[in-house]
Amino acid sequence: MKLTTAGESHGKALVGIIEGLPSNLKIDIAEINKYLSLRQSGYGRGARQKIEKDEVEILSGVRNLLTLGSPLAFEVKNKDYENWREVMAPEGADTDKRKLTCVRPGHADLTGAIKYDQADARNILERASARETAARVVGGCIARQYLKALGVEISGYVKSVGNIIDPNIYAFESVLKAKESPLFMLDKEREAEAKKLLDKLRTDGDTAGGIIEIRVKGLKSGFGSCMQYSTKLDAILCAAIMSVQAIKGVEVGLGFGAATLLGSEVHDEIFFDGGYKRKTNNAGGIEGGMSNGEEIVLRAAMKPIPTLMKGLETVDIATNTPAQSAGERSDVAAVCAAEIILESVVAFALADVVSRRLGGDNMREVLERYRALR
Ligand code: EPS
Repeated sequence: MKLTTAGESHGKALVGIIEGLPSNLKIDIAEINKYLSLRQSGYGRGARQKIEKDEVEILSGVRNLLTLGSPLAFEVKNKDYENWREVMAPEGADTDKRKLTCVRPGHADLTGAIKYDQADARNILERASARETAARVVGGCIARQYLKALGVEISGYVKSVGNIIDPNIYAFESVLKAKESPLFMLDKEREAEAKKLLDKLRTDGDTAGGIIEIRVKGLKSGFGSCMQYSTKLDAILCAAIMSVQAIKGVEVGLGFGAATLLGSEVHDEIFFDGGYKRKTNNAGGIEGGMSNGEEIVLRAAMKPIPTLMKGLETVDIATNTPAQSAGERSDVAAVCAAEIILESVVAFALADVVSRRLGGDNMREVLERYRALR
């Protein structure tokens, strides 16, 4: 399965093409739109989200809500394009307007402008923007629907915002409730503290990051491989997570915590109870690069958004003189958006791994082959 995305943040639309879907997968468009809307939600989002109301339009590959096995093409329109047409139009755009030369530390602006030989960092930021992730949520939702047909579920929650950290461990059923809360946090006291922090940062013109935990339940063992580095499930899922804008760290199971513990404290002891089981799940459901049948547990660290309303010291690349980086509008935090995006990219990467093992041109074949696995 492959997803290619295209589209600029203030261009006409975001588009995507998914190749490799089997036929007869039932597509739930309302569910895709629900996740698109969740990606836009969350405490700490900025004014742009009041302009957009993301909805998917499927252009090909689906007939009467069933996939055809052909490439599935889709688009999500940018409503803000109407305000940017004269700046962003493919033909006749006024490129002197809305130039960005006071490059923002932490964004792709400066390195991208040098690499792509651009005097205006707008030609970089438009594509580097996290707006692109709306297309990945669409792809991820379709992958989620493929996995759900096999009984595999994906969920997650926000574990920290800035320095406010929820240290608790939650059952999958509790994690499913996270999206009922404004910050997708499960600890209500800490969520209230996090909201206060974000209110203060909005006044200060600053931003915050956070930690997101993603869980996968119901996957049989043996997905991924120990035979070649490039086919290891943890490597594939972590690469998918690291491909998301603003993600700077990722861990599986105990992750960094495993480094300071003893072997006897870390490794999950095995017993037999009608099937092989583990007493604990410190490995986060992956051993030797393969799913082991336990829940997959992944955590990602998101850095604070690099557009700060109060600005940071930088250089104006038009003159090479000192300047303040500009921010017209910015999210204070986008940890809830990141939670939805990470669920989506994990779903897509996992669906690809599953479909590589199972093959199958239609869902009947896929389901038969999955059921036949030990
Ligand atoms: C982004 C800047 C902001 C964010 C945007 C990502 O957009 P704008 O410059 O239009 O205010 O809101 O994210 C989205 C639009 C989105 O849908 O997630 C950036 O510079 O990366």
